[in-house]
Amino acid sequence: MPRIPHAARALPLLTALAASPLALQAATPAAPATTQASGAAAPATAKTTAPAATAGQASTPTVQIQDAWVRGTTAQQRATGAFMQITSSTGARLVGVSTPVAGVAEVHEMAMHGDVMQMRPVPELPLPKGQPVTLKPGSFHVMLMDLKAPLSPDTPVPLTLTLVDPQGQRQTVTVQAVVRPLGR
Ligand SMILES: [Cu+2]
Repeated sequence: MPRIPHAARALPLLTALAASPLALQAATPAAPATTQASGAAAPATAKTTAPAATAGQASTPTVQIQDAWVRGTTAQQRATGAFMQITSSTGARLVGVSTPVAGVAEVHEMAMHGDVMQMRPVPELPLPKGQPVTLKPGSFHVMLMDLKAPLSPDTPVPLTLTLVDPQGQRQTVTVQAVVRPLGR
């Protein structure tokens, strides 16, 4: 894995500047110019913001999830679908989903094979920058399998999504999905 040292080196810088890519362009030329007048101020600021940004990375939500819901199940049912709308402000890939109510959670897509509609796992779902991606019945969905108990409308289902942003930063987001009764 020869890429890891390079990525690791770039990571703190990207993290520190994630809020505004323009900050890098603005700060770099400004540093030599201010060296004579107040040179001490610029490096001091840079040093304090870098660790703060790294420590606060989990609290910077770049992904919005709306209308998360799960189809309710009967006592005999071992699988169901979860649906939602995901919008990433930075662009990202959805690489995994987990939930305590199911042994397995996978992102699936529906596709026609001949005249039969089938579903298959998608290793990662691209989330284009600023564009809502809708997971819905008959399309992309989260498949919950090995259900541990029937899902009823009075108990929300926590879903934890793992996303990777364009810099390779991993982020997890947990939403409480509403359980809709069967037949709706
Ligand atoms: Cu499926």
